[in-house]
Amino acid sequence: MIKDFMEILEERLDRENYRKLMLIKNPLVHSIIAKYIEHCNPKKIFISDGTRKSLEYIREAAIRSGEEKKLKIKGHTVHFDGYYDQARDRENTRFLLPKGVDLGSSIKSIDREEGLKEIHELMHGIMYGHELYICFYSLGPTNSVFSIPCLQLTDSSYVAHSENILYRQGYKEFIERGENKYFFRFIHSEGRLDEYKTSKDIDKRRIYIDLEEDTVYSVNTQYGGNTIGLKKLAMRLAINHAAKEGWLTEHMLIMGVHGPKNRVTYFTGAFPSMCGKTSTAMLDNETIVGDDIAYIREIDGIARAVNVEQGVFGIIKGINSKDDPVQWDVLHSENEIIFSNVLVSKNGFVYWDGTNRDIPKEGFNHSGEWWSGKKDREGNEIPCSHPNARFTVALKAFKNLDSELDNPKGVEVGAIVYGGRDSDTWVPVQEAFNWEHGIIAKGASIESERTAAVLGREGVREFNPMSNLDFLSISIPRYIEINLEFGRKLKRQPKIFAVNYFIRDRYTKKYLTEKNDKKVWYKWMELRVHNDIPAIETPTGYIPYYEHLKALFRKTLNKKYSKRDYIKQFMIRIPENLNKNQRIRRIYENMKDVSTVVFDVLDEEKERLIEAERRYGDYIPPQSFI
Ligand code: SPV
Ligand code: MN
Repeated sequence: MIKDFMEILEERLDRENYRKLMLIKNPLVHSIIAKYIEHCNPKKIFISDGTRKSLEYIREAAIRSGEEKKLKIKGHTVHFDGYYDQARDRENTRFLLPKGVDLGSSIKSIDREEGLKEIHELMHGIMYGHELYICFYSLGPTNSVFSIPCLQLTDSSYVAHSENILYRQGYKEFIERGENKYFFRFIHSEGRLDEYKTSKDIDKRRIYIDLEEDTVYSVNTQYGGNTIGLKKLAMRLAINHAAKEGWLTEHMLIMGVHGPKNRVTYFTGAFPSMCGKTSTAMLDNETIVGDDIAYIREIDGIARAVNVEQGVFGIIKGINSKDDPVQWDVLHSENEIIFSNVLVSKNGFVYWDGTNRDIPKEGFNHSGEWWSGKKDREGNEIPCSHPNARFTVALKAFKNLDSELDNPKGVEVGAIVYGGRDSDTWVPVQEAFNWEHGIIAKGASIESERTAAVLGREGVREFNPMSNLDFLSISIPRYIEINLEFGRKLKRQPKIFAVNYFIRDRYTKKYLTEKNDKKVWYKWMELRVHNDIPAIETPTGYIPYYEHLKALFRKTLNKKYSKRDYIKQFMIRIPENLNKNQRIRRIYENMKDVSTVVFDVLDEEKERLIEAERRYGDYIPPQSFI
């Protein structure tokens, strides 16, 4: 006999947890929970009502279960993911698509029926011996047109703990919304664990996304990008909803850039993973709203953005006291922080690569016991921390937190910035001619050299429109069309800029800019948003005058900025730009239903580049355009 879902809940939940769940009067919530309790068969079940007591329970559970260990500084813990489970798994992340639905070849999918069958077989009894944590959250501020309620089921105390740090609690939201069927669902199991409490069966790691039921299944993995439902898993569901409803879900930071006379201009910025998004959002002279995911809606003709999250799951490699004082302070004070895949010394302190500190010769890291020079199975030397090692902390820990984080209406977007890891083509900062040029020749033309944030070979140049490719649940042409359309609805369009923090010298291959130079680029863009200063028109966009940058370098960094550096950095590299133009055009030629505007904008840019080449040659110093 098939049991009624209420019977299952009565049988499997203890009195207190049953009471907490029943305050949410939503049969759909109850039936989903009952279904997966029955199917995954956990030993114990905890319902989180988002109170301090519940948060405390989960925090302690992470220590009890061994998924996190306490460190020397109060509030700090460390978590390890398996050696081969250190990044997002693109290969095994798939959309479950009903027959006849095609999202294009760049988006991985599997037949829905087949995928559901496979994932449910993998999940059968998978939580045996584990505790199941059932949590309620809100993506975006609560009581807002932006908010999306979420239900998370996970048997990983680390995942539940991370979400408690990163997201707004939504238990009350669920109570208030009653029988509402619109909420995202995430069912996660870490599967069997090894002696280090890391997922053992990673050959059976799967992340399957079901757009039909707003559900993501994730099994046999712990790495945050594969498991933290509200992060990249929710993003794929949200992009699908946004497309239908005419708003945007973007892989973007949100920051307040502080201009003259206390003016604050909000910027959103899209960068592929590990390309400076968090460090930009954290600039110590500006204020942070968010560092990873933004929802943007048109409200009364204005583009407004909210941070979907309230915490940071940031890359730790390279954070040092000189370049990143704000993050450095947070990481060394008594905050609730989960460090992941860093080195832990015998006395309980953490270390990572890319600081100006000495690193101990031995300790514990994602490979187990670690010593300097240790090699892995493939004979590669194991660094002290994984390049994708991270820290998880609430935004409220940062002294440069912007006051608008929880504004249910979001902030007005004054500018949108696109950037990638590009060693040879784009100048450090440039402004698009208009919305269409920005969306197409900047956002939809991002290429980035691959980093350790995804599994696979680093350094390969990859096409990544709006840095959102990994998360698109609609076809690329449709996504671009939606972006174009979004701008057309606005009575005040944000300006669009492109930045490149990674441009190198053509001969020496050395980086041409320093990490903190970006502070200046943002001050320049802020002035441009308000048309406070003129700029130089080049074939690829408007670039700064030397004098303006010189003054801003002096004011912002107290640094002398030489004309020589300026010329090298802002030299328009015609051959590289033409090659890029051709690469991008080819990519779009091979897609179905691409708007003709895409080709028009690319062709116009090509014409401008050819004309400039004819007049000035291949490598054109900026002053030639004055
Ligand atoms: C990214 O890789 O873009 C991240 C971390 O923000 S993850 O959660 O893995 O997506
Ligand atoms: Mn990200």
